[in-house]
Amino acid sequence: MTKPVQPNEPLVTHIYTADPSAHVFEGKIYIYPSHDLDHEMISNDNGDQYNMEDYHVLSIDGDGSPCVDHGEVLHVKDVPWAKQQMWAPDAAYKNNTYYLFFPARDHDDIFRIGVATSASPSGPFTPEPSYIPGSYSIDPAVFVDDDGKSYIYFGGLWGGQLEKWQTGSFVPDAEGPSEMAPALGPIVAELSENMLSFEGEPREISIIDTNGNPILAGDEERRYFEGPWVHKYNGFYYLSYSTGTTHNIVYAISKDPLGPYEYQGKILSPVLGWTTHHSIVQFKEKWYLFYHDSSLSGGADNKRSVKYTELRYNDDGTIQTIHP
Ligand code: FUB
Repeated sequence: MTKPVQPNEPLVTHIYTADPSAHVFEGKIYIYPSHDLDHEMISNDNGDQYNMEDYHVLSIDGDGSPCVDHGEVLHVKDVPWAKQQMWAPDAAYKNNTYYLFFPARDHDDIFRIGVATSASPSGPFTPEPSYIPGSYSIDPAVFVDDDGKSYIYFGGLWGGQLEKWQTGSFVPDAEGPSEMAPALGPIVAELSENMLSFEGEPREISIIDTNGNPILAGDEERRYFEGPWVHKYNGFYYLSYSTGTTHNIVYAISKDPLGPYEYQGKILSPVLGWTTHHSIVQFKEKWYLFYHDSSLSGGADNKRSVKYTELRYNDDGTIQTIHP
């Protein structure tokens, strides 16, 4: 593909892509998306329609450059522990190695999170034989802090199975908290030095309002649903995520990567399609939001396209809401 990409246009149109995790590696923006398949699936709250099998890596040089599709970098058939549904991935760089973190259902139909490695940001990636011990649910997002510590954030409701882990083990018919109870937060774990395992137990992140009270499960405009992303701006940690049923991307701020995070507001209004999923990255002097919608497929929830747009901060560190 040689056509320059424009803000709010699909990065590529020859395949469907979703759930973009963008990072600057080797002077370019690399995007690690899900690869939506162009086939018809039964659609349900379990997410069976998102039956992805592999990952491609994309890259752009910046505003107005063409997008390069580096091709398939990992396929489910090459991951011994994974059965199906290669959902939203993320990537990180450390130890002269590129790490691809990805969720999939294991052979017991339980979502787990695996790692694959490469010497290049464009892959191909070689998977570890087993998933990360103690990992569960979906949507891994890895943040490498200035002090070298790495954190993995993950978790998603409904098809992502987060509510089934409230006791610490998998309870297949467990439901989420009642409307007036605190909402479930995303999970965070510190990653080991080699990035292949958790350092200590994963723990739930608390998201609170400006009065210090937890956001409640019934507060669907603000409560956590899936798709966490953490970035740092002016010394503060920004946790952004999808509210799922209300289709917003919102954010909360903390002085500590482990939280608690205080809710701030909306980053992205609802897009065409049920899901919304994003990442935030700085490239040169500007900040960018990568997101997806279903415009290219005419609104098919499971056939999405990755786009980007500029993200702007106000002087007080709050983020201006984007209405794409
Ligand atoms: O792409 C499959 C799932 O849809 C992702 O894991 C969620 O974040 C949602 O975008």
